[in-house]
Amino acid sequence: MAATTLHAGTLITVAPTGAESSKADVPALPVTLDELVGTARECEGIGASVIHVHIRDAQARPTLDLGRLTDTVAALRERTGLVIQLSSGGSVHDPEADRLRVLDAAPDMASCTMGTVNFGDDVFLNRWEFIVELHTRMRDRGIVPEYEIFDLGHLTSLRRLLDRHGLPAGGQVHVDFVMGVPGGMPGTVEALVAGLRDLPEGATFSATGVGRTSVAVMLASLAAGGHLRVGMEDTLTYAKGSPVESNMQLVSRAVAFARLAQRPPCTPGEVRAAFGIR
Ligand code: KMH
Ligand code: ZN
Repeated sequence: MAATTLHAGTLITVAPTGAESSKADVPALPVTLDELVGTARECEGIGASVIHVHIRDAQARPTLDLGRLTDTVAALRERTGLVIQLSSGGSVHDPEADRLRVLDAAPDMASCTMGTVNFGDDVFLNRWEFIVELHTRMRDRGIVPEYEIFDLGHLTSLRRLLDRHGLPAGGQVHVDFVMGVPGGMPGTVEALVAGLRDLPEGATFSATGVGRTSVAVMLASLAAGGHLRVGMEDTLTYAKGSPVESNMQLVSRAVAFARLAQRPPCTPGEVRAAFGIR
């Protein structure tokens, strides 16, 4: 595995949009390219180093349209220095072929969810053969995966994937624990600790607490030496009774916690070096 240089700092990913909330319900959600780039620049300015991207169409509906994705990657490359991670998860309704086609937009990174999970009233389907195809195509194209773990069994699948199909592009295994999804593992210290037991040796990890688990998961991850993902994809309430005003507000809280933990935010350059991103 590549030597990681991230241990002294905190990798902060912003996930600004997601595929689940509507602009009508959440007016502060960035859904146009201009709004996304504006949010990205603000969040980079205060300490985010990676952006996890879902995009919307002209009606603000989730889309995996390749032309839009390609334009989004180009605009983020031109206007920010962030590491660009496209979602290959999309929405629960996206077909596998569209999710694989996301890689044609040539991001630095893409998500790769390590198994099927109940997702509220829906099912987020990730068949084994599909996971293998994503992992293999990413490696062939030099796209670094972030393995998304919604439940503990997904780590067993990750170990099986690496055993059978080898290390990802760049050589560093990086995992994001997505905790607190109704149907997946809870956003608790106990669940994170249980997950760390099965993390592949040498892997780096971040954690995301959905909804009200956001703060507890952030603190637990920092205490365990992990990194952070925050954003309006996962959290729409800042504190009881206070809706989130912007992604910057969430990133700024994550930066403050990281500094208190004496692991200040890493730069995008440090993330590129640690993950072998070309
Ligand atoms: N929107 C969820 C169904 C990912 O980005 O890879 C899947 C998701 C994970 O957000
Ligand atoms: Zn996502």
